[in-house]
Amino acid sequence: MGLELRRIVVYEVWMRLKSEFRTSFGSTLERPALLVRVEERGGEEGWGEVVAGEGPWYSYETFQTAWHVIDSYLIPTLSKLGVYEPERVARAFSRVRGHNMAKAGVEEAIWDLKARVEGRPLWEVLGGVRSKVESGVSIGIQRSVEDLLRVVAGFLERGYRRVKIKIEPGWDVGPARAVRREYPDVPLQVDANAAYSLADMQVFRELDKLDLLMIEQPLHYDDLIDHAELARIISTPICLDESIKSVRDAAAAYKLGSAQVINLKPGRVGGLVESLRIHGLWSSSLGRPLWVGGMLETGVGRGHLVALATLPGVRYPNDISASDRYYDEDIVEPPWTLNKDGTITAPSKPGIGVEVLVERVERASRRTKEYRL
Ligand code: OSB
Ligand code: MG
Repeated sequence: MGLELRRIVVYEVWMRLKSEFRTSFGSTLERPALLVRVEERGGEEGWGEVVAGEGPWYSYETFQTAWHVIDSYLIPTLSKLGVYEPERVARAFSRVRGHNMAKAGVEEAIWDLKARVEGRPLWEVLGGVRSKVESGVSIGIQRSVEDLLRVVAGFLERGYRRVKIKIEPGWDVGPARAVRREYPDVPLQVDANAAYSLADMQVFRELDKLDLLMIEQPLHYDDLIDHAELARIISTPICLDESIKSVRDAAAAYKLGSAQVINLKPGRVGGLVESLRIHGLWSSSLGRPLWVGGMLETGVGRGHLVALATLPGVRYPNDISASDRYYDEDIVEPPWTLNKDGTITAPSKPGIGVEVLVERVERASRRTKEYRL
């Protein structure tokens, strides 16, 4: 079925987190997000989110480069297409090299629109097999181990099924060991955001003793070779985040033996089409597990993460927490909530299954641009 677009609006919103989120690459309290709203001729709408940050720290993209690429290249490409199927959009966007977060935000909006026009939940359209997804929590670097233990206790009380702690040199073995000692049975993993090298083998040998689910992106953000070497030395599974930007990277990681697990983020890989390709290769063909990661999304991006996490190859808890873990006020209704059993329900309503509160979006916007097609 072909959709005909009538209007696209891009919003630059700024969202204030409830508390600072610190990783090895920096600290965030207020974050930008570009929200992409597409409207077809019948009046139905779809929404997507660009997860590029304020600065080029997690990847080279920023909200400014994404705005530029969307405005100058993606929307002109889209307006020439005529028919808006996600696969066709993804193929047309592939002429632009890189800028995956910019592409993903626009493509997500097309997916949400397609699902709404068909009257089906997005997770079903994607081929999801479950109506609840397992929720874990990603905990930033804290001021002290006591603070960390307090924060971990709070999230476990709420029912989160898995704890991930951010690490960096100087904040690694000690904090991880403290959490493990306090909670011998809690599913626990660490995320280094590329802060180490093979010279840090002693740290990895110590982490290897803590019965971690996995170690996420320990080495350089673009590396596959050194991760393969590390994977041969330690027994804790290695999970790649930053290094996997496409299905090609996933194939290379498999051939080289760089990872056992992938943290799948639609923004990092350029959208849901490429996410499905990675799922097809890594999970359906190779039988390896993956899970869905997050970028502190608003309720819009979170909806796409929830839909993706219903796929069969998702076999670990996800970095998809409830709205109230991040924000006092989300921009969707209802906000995303955690069930007592530590899951989030994939909605049965069409599209991402939540309503976007446009007035709230407009209030949070510092820049808006409308395109008429
Ligand atoms: O590395 O997974 C990461 C947030 C921003 C940038 C990178 C990462 C993260 C998280 C947060 O870990 C996950 C979430 O959205 O809850
Ligand atoms: Mg990560």
